[in-house]
Amino acid sequence: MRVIIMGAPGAGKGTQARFIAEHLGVPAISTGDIFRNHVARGTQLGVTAQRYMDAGEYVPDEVTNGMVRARLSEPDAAQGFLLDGYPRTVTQVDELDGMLRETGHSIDLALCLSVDTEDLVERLSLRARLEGRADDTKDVIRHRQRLYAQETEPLLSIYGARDTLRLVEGCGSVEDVTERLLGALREDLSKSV
Ligand code: B4P
Repeated sequence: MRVIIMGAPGAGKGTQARFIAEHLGVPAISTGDIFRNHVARGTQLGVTAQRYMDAGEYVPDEVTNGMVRARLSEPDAAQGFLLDGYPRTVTQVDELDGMLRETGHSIDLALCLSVDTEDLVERLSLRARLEGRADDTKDVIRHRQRLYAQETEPLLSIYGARDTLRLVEGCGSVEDVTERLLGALREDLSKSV
């Protein structure tokens, strides 16, 4: 299966992506994690990405798209993948569609976690205290929320119009959310057989 997981910053995409990918037997591919890995290794891509990430801005589409294209062409992604944090802009949707069309595929399911905005800020403020991520300060968190509303929320209508979107309640325990996501997946699989 080729699945994407969406949601505002702090909705639990990264947390859930690992469980869901394991369940599906596909790699979880997080653009945020790939960028952070480049930052940690001090690569040229990492230097570019860090400027944007620290400010809570999206890394430019051309940089992100190239990185995703390279990752999706690796052998472990040939049979399917779970994309976490990509696409985030309409341009990225077009680019992803193009990449998949080249191999005769498309996105099977777009899972979107919805969580109340104040809960999101609280979660990320807690993560800031635990992990010290530069983009988890109060102002940057608020900026990332606004950017999500402007740039990424419009993607919900795109996947909604294709009937691939499943909105899943993201509040409650991590286990409860995983169960809801697996329920959405099961429902979708039962429809397609
Ligand atoms: P990401 O790494 O995707 O950062 P994020 O949006 O904050 O999501 P993350 O996965 O970390 O958090 P999650 O929702 O899992 O991106 C970071 C930056 O990289 C972006 O701002 C951007 O600059 C750049 N970037 C990435 N992709 C890009 C793209 N496609 N285009 C351009 N730029 C891009 O939330 C996790 C937190 O919530 C954790 O602390 C977790 O413990 C907590 N949590 C999870 N589930 C919970 C629950 N049920 N209850 C309580 N807490 C919970």
